[in-house]
Amino acid sequence: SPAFGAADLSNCEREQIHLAASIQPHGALLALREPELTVLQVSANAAAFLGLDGPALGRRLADCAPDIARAIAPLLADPLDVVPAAVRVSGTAAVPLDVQLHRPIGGGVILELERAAPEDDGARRIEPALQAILGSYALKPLCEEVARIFRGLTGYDRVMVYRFDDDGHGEVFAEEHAAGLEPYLGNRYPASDIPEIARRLYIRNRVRVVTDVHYAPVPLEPRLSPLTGQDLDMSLCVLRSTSPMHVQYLKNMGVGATLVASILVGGRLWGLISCHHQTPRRTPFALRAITELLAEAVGTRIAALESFVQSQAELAVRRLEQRMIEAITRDGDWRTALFDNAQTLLLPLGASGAALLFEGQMQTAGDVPGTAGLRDIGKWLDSRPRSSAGIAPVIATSSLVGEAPHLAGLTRVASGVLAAPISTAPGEYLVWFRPEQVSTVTWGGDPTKPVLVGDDPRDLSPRRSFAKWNQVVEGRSEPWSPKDLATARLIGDTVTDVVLQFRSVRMLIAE
Ligand code: BLA
Repeated sequence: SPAFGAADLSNCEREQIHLAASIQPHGALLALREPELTVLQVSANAAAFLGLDGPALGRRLADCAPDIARAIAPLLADPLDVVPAAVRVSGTAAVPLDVQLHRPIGGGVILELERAAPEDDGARRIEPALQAILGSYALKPLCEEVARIFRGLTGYDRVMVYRFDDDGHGEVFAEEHAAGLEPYLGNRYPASDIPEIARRLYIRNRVRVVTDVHYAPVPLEPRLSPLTGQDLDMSLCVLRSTSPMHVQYLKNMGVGATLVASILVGGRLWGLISCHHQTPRRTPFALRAITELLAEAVGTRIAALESFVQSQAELAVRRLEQRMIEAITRDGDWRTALFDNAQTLLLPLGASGAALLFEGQMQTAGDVPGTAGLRDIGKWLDSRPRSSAGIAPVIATSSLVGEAPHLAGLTRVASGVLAAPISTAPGEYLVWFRPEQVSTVTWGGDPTKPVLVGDDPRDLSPRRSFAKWNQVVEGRSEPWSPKDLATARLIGDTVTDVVLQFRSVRMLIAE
């Protein structure tokens, strides 16, 4: 894997970003050996930052920075490798310092020092923000509210809520920005723009800052940790120097500083709250802690909304079953219950179209392929292997053209196909469709003139990301989630039961 800073566009997804061996210059770092707290490693600016006459390396913290040593002593009793701790030290230093400390993999204690900001009023804004977040009743309004709250709280001139789909691709899902800035709302970018290594890191390290994209990194001295003989694991460092590849991206965007908080839902990185400022900007520890708390509340709320949506879908399926049975007893045809209101069938699956292929007939709702296309899809579904016993499980693809090149003509409306067999007979399915994603996005930056997707980091930009995303998802719908598959199976099973009843009733009548 390329070492930190040595990546290019061909291998940057493997850059070892947690082994940065350098920090951003607005603070200083000390790595200490426990229990005597000898200074093993420092950022090159540490002595100057602490106002020391000589180097701190090799000395005990109690000798070179007694105030800090006293202040952190009680914290060291805690398991700092799980939750970093922080303390404000206002003793002899010219200005009070915020000191964050944690234990990295490999041992020892890392101290990170930043000048404390004057007490701010962030705290009194927590309560109304929490109320708005936890009282929100739907995903989109929640995220729009979050963008407003974060902009008000942090003062950055653009706040975006990114959302990742099941393939890891990103979308600017909500945005607030200062007047005159180009909007990025609706922009898409490929998963590869945020490497897997970074995503794993963002699950552990929930708030990151770049205070000035034009900073000169300050190296650690010595470079390797005397405890391990390896690069210091900086995963949890707030001062960690950021990947030059990403910094380049920000420069190209005209961004001067960022603060980004992770949104976790059920332990998974659901998205990011990304604050950009056009000029350098520093966010003190207390405010970062508030953004972390609020981001956690956002994740909690999203989890609640998702389970609410899921239980609504299950409820809708049970109602559907009821209505099909009523329809049979009323007019002998259960199909009217499925198709008299398109949303009944589409909403639980987030589909844009649906079709029932049954006894050689077709019924449809929403956007679907034409009759010939539907017949072709039926044949294709029949060609898929079926388990020998009874009815096959659902069949799903988010790229019909990828699996059945001869159906390329159906790509626009039916890149996504999710089918539940409803009997053991061939050609009998309930099928849902999703359109090709590319054709659904109307971002303001949608390139009418194609963007060159070359290999020069100087070309990195949201516009290039969008073009790259277009290439990656060409011929693909939004992916079906495991929950979608479960819902489709539930509806399919329900219809199967009804079909069996329907056929036995018909046989009785025929006799
Ligand atoms: C990180 N790239 C990121 C992050 C974002 C983006 C949001 C996370 C930053 C953080 O959480 O602190 C991408 N930002 C975007 C995009 C938009 C935006 C797409 O505002 C659009 C509006 N980046 C690339 C490519 C590579 C790359 C091609 O675009 C290389 C494969 C690398 N991005 C890269 C790395 C990081 C990153 C290495 C981690 C930065 C770090 O934490 O050190």
